[in-house]
Amino acid sequence: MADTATPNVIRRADYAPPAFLIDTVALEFDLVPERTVVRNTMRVRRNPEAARAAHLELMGEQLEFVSAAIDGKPFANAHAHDHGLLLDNVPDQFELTLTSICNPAANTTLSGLYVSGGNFFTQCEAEGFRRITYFLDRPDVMATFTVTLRASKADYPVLLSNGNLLEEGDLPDGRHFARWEDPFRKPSYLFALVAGKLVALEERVKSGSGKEKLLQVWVEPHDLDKTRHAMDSLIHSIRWDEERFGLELDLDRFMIVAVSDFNMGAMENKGLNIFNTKYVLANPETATDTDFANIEAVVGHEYFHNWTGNRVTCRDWFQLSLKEGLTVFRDQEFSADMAGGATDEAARATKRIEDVRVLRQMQFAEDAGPMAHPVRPESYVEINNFYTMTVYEKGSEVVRMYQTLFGRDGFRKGMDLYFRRHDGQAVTCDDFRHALADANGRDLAQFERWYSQAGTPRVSVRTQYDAAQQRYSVTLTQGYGEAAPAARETQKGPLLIPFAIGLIGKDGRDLPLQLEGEAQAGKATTRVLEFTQTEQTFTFVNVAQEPLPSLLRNFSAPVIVEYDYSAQQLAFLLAHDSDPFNRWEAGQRLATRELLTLAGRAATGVPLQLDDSVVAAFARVLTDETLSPAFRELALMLPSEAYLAEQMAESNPAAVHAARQFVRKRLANALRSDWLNVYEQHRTPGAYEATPEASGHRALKNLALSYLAELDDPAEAVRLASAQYDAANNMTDRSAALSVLLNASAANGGSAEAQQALDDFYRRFEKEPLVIDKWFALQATQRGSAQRPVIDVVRRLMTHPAFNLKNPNRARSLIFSFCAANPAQFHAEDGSGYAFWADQVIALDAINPQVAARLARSLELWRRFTPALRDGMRAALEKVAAQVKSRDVREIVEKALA
Ligand code: B3K
Ligand code: ZN
Repeated sequence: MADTATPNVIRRADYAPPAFLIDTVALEFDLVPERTVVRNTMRVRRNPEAARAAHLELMGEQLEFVSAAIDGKPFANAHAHDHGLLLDNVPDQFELTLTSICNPAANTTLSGLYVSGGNFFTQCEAEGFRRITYFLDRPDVMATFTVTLRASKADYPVLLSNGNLLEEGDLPDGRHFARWEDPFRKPSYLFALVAGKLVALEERVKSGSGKEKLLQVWVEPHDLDKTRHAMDSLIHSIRWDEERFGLELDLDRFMIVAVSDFNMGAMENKGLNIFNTKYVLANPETATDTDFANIEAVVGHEYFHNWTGNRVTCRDWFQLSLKEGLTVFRDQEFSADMAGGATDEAARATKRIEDVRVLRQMQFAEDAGPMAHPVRPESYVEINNFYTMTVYEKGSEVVRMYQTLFGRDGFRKGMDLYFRRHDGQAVTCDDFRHALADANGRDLAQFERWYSQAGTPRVSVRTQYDAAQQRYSVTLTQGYGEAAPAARETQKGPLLIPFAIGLIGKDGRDLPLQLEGEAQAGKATTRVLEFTQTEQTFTFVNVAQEPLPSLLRNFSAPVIVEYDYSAQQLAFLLAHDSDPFNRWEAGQRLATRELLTLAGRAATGVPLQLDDSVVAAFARVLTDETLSPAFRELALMLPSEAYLAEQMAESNPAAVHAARQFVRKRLANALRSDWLNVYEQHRTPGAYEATPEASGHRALKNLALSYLAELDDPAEAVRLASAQYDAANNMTDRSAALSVLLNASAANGGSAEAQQALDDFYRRFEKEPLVIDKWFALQATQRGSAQRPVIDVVRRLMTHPAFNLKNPNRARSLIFSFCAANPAQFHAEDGSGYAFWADQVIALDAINPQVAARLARSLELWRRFTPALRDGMRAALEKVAAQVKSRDVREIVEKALA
């Protein structure tokens, strides 16, 4: 079937084990950019656990079939077609040798084998291996691989594949070869090869049990000075997995390779992780604090996959969260430990806050639209569309809930049992849940609903204090509110929600907690209530005074909590809650409520005003020296425009922008001298340090600068920003200053300072693609004005010589930044943003369907917008639906329009 035909829906319920198994694979590559010949010799046998099939059906895409042989003899009954190879009447077990040809130079999809910057790379997850050779390209077929690579020695001096290097040597005609063997059985999606002109930073370390390991970070020669942080992150990851989970590196060598053309962040191929350069390369001049943190997180994530994903893999792609949700949870815990160790709760909370912010802004939005799906989806058209916030981030929250229920030790026991039972297997989310349940002696049948129900649960809370009886009752009700239709279909009943709660007294301290029926109050002042019914009341006794509840501490479940706090109560929680996450949360609730009221007024043209109590609450945080700078920065940052728009009955990006800008201006003017003080006090003179403390200072200082630029007279801020830009010895400060200059100049339709800095930035970093990506992104996300709408800037930049639609990082830096990160400009009332979006989705579809499909998603919530915008969005979606060819984009736009 061609890609243009009606898409096939793949259903979880239709899973059947493969009719054949492949035990060993020997691959030989003759690497030539336009014509790579692949010889693939496999040991195949019938699967005793499957129904007998007449034919062996292998998957294959974009391959030129050359020949087939069985047990060394040519086999005539092999029929190649557009999507694979059919072999009739094969024996019960046999050796199958297939030869085929592919064209890596012409492969712009960046899936399968492709050329980037003159070097060869692969990307096989989810279904890219079938673009390299014919195969049973599904994760429950696991084989051991040996790989021989042959190529021109001058053009491709380095030849890498999974596992251990067996031998290498020269061949006639200036060619050479290398032979690799991966001793571990693996599914084909974990295969990788790399060939080209690369150099490595190397380090030898001893693993926990004393074995020596070779670690390498491979990059293009001019990037070698940007590899130290990735190497350190790898070493920290290895240590962390040994200490926290008792999991050791199982290969003698572990390689990371950076490539600049890559569809996503990175890929966990066994022993040969391939990374987007964005998540490897860093030095203080080129990378921001956020980049440094992201590199640590992604290096950790891919390394942790070695156990959660590779040693134990997924039975089918519906189980994707088995590896992704679990591995995101592991990388979040790793980053939290790196920031705050096991005990510094305030430092750990900054990571938690950042993760929850992403979840609420992106995953909750996904749940509210046409792509809503359970953590374990029931069906898909194109699996690459299901590498989603739900599978990754909500999946991580689901794993976190086991740890919240059983504690760190109970969670570890569950993990140990999971590996004891399933090492070397391809398994399901149910297998994971059973391991956690059995290791902790619990029945977790109800918990399964977290995997099968889509939508964001809502928990409403009612409280009642009985002063005479000293009883305080908390009644929780769960449901889904007005969930998106896609979510409603899957709902089956109440969830087991671990609901962490504390009670706060008049002095701001936690009260002791004693539930009805307990002999005495426990030591802990946070309790995890197991909330399992649609409505349930928990009663605390011996409560001497009416408390203020601190609800869902540390965000103990991925739900929306509804409770009618007054503004004073929120300000009190912001000042006193012992749970740092909820302290932040109180400020966000306060701000969100205020901003939504203001957005409603802005939408109807009513003048805006802000209550002094809100300003006072923010002033207290700004000047509270007992709080860490990192926390203050998070608490003082208003909820994003995208998040706020999503909370409105009808999203109105212009009104949200007006409201948010109004509050920023008001806070800037009212607290001018405090912002200035903070700006001065949190400078980080001297050599750049990438520590959490130093980055906290920079974050708070740069936030202060951005507020100062909102002053009615921004001259001083512009002066400070220009000086900071010129003096900066690191990218965090330089890019923050540039962003402030750009936004300050928007109000005046452009300024000399901003233009000068922009030109200087380009000249300085012309040879650093990742920094030039920032240059594009800063301009695409800048504020616009009536005289100078940002769409004009973006259209002009599309013709800049450095723009390149084929490079996903560059496309993301300009197009995605504008369409997904500049809502007020993208949703311009004249529909210009939507027309631009449609053109770009169509153009990308012809080059790289996976990237196009990501961009396509930026209009999926169109039905939730104000009527004035809806028609333009629908028209753009219809245009795309009529023109695109790929299954990837069709699935997205057809679901959006359905
Ligand atoms: N497992 C890969 C993602 C593959 C995406 C395929 N479209 C990276 C990761 O999650 O670690
Ligand atoms: Zn992953």
